[in-house]
Amino acid sequence: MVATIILILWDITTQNTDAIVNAANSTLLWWWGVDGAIHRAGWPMILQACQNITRIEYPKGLPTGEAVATVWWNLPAKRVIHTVGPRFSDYKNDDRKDDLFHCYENSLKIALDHGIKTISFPSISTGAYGCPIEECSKIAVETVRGFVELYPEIEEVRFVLFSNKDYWVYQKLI
Ligand code: AR6
Repeated sequence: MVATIILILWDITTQNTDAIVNAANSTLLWWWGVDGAIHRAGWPMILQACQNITRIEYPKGLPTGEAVATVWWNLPAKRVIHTVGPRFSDYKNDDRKDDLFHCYENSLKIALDHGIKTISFPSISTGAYGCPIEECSKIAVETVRGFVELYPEIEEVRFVLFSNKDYWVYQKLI
């Protein structure tokens, strides 16, 4: 059976899916936005886990479009998948058009690797990174739909939006 895709207007840190996705930056250090909310909720272990990853696996930082997983200690989701979306300056560059697609696809691949069946995504790159949500939401929904049709192991995908405006942009697509 193909996964259920649903929209939620709420804080992603409250979601009880197996994993939640973080719109991180390449240092994996705590910043603002959804990243700040996730790090505050998972403080301090999640930061330590991120620092271990950057120290050992990605000393130059996690590249844009890549994703890594950390465990999650004190909230409903079991794991956090951190991915780095494109900044608007990269996004509008034709050579980098696939970066955002790779964020969603690589996060879902990691979910499969970890046996994750349910996953929540924020609207990657449309906050501090300034990319247009009308275009980014299409990439998000199309990538997720394409992936779950191929991999029925994923049972539920939630897009967790943080404003009415963003919610309605996604609502038109779902
Ligand atoms: N739950 C769900 N969505 C949220 C939450 C939340 N608790 N908080 C914010 N959003 P952003 P980006 C929405 O800026 O554009 C970070 O500081 C927000 O309204 O978090 O990928 C990183 O460290 C927006 O719609 O991520 C990077 O430096 C969406 O999440 C940089 O920002 C994404 O906004 C990444 O920028």
